[in-house]
Amino acid sequence: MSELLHKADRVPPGQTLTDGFPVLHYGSVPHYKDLSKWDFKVFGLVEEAVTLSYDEFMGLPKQEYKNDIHCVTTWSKLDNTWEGIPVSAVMERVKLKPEAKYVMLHAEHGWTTNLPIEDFLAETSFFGLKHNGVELTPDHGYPVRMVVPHLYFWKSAKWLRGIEFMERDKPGFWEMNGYHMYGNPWKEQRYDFD
Ligand SMILES: Nc1nc2c(c(=O)[nH]1)N[C@H]1C(S)=C(S)[C@@H](COP(=O)(O)O)O[C@H]1N2
Ligand SMILES: [Mo]
Repeated sequence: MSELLHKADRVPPGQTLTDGFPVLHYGSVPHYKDLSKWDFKVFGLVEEAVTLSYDEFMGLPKQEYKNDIHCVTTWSKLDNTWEGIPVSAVMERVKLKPEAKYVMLHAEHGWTTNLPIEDFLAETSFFGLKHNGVELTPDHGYPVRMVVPHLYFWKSAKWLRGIEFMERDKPGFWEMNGYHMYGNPWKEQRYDFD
């Protein structure tokens, strides 16, 4: 019982628990034949932009993360275990300009999502490679997805290819289509009128 009460405290308002791992995205799933063409770009308000090859990116240090995730379509999934690359491991490669206040995450096919820089740099945010011990499937973002567990899961860009630092906040793909600019699940910031 205490376990159940504890779990209930971890479910934001309007959310329902799932044991599955639903797949949600706009557009088609990328299937990579040749990862030598894959790269990861860090650009915008940095002193010098960097491009990491697949081998360079995958050579960064990895660690384990545990978290709960909350999708705006009302499912939440508790107790996820991930292997991921800390955001700091990528940030060591660049020097931020002081004007950098927001981040745009760039995914395959031009899909984007925005968030404040503090949320991106949070210790709990990371570049996810494995979920519950298994390499990300193509549907869930292989080879790498952002994971920002304290915001609704649409901020966790699958098929991540780049990070852009910006001075002002700008809407990404879903944010241009009526989703909230920030997306705090505890405040039910689902749509732009919430
Ligand atoms: N590149 C990309 N990432 C994306 C999306 C998308 O359409 N494209 N959809 C987002 C949304 S709305 C959700 S709810 C989660 C779903 O992740 P999952 O399919 O692994 O559960 O991915 C997010 N990341
Ligand atoms: Mo979503």
